[in-house]
Amino acid sequence: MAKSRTGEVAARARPWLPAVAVALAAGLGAVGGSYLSVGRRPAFVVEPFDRLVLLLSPDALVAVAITQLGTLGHQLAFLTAIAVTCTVFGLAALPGAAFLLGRGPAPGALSRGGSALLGVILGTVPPAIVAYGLTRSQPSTLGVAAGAGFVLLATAGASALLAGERRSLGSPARRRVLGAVGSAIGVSGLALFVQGTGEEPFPSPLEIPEDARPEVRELLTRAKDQSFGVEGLEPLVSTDFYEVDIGNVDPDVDPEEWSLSITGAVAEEREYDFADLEGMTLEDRFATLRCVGDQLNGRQMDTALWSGVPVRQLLEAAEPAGDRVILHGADGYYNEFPIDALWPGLLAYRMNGRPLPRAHGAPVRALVPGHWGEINVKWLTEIEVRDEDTMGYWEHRGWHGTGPVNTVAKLWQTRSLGSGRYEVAGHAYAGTRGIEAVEVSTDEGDTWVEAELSEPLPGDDVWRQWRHEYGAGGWHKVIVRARDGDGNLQIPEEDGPRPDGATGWVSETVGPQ
Ligand SMILES: Nc1nc2c(c(=O)[nH]1)N[C@H]1C(S)=C(S)[C@@H](COP(=O)(O)O)O[C@H]1N2
Ligand SMILES: [Mo]
Repeated sequence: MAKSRTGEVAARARPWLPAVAVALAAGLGAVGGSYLSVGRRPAFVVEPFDRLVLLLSPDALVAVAITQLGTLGHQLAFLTAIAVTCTVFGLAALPGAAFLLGRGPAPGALSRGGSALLGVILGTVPPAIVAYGLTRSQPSTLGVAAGAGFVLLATAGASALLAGERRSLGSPARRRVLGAVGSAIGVSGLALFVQGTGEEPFPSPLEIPEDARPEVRELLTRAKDQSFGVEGLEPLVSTDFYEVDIGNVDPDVDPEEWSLSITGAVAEEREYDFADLEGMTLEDRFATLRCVGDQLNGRQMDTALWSGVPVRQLLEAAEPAGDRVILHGADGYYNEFPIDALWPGLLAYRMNGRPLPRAHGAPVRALVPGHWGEINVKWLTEIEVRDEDTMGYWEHRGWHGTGPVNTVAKLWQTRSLGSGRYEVAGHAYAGTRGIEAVEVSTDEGDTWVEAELSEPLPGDDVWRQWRHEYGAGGWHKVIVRARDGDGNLQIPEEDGPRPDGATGWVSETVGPQ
């Protein structure tokens, strides 16, 4: 008795609560419907909010999220964007939800079916309008309408459907909320089941595509043959390529609609389309990329065989009259650096014998030899020549990652071979300086032995593998360091990635087991 009275009081005090809950569920249904329809593409309704979250996040927070949290920071930002999107669509669906919960016109004015239908329409049309306004995408808008509509239909039907159920399901309002939440979870679950995480798989470069050009086939075969057969060690062409993006939803640029303009301080501004590039001489190049945010022994360092057009051809035609350049990407990313670095660059539109994947900048990305990953702009749309310095995206956020890479030897694989013998191996990269040697110490740095190096691949911006086998008995520390092609030893002073790349020598404790 007392219990139900408290319930009534609560219901009267918060009469809007069930309506708000149903509206939020409709918002989740809308987001799920959009994802079911278009997947993790720019038409997904969360995309604009993801941008907004990024835009509103203080620079310092973005920096902390990237350095301290890594991909977790990204995921938190994405979850925030999803929550914001659900709330916005929930607000749009609120009139319909309120109507269905009996907060609309006096009951009896319409038949039961008619009033349910009106509620569903009231809660579906506004989200659909918002979706179309945000995305201009019909499939995404239809997904939103279907998702929100389904949840509201379930809300309307729940009361009747669950009427025969146990009394614990409670009042009609409660049953409606349960119907709404259940169906929203159902739509989202289905969307996740159908679309997965939306990340496209990275085809293995070890399986050379049937239609690969003979040059590409030869180079990829060579990389395979020259790779050490060390168990668990990545081959010379990465089988998994790291990704670093400012956004959580990659641009989806149709090559037919893509164009690249060369603007700013040039004798003549130019514009190229994809067919123009395809008509130019193709160059195949191995190139390693490493993110300035990569930890000393991290994995944000990879190599691929890229094919594309040397930037030189296009720059010569435009006749730059400035010594700086800004590369712009379709995701709003931009980076600024000395134009001298760009001259030997490549406009890549193929990777490992296949069209450049969307995740890596399709249809065209820049590759700038020997420099940190961040100036290798993906989804490239504009090359803007400047005659004065400005700051790029990451410089505004406290990084200094537009220069040449630091030298590093990674220790990625350690193995006990039994009887006190060990094998250690990894990759070493020093940009265009090249790797001359990798040295290993197993006695706290007193003595150093040169490791075996993989045969160099053609190209002057590509890593090498190293490996070393030795006897050391029990537990001990292994330290590795590289020497670049100019004879410089990798910097020993330890420092984290921010702001201009990690330094120090990688060390691991290795033992029998
Ligand atoms: N348009 C665009 N280009 C970009 C980025 C980005 O977020 N947007 N990230 C940069 C960074 S920080 C790095 S390290 C490399 C990563 O390239 P990958 O994702 O192909 O490995 O791309 C660079 N190019
Ligand atoms: Mo990066």
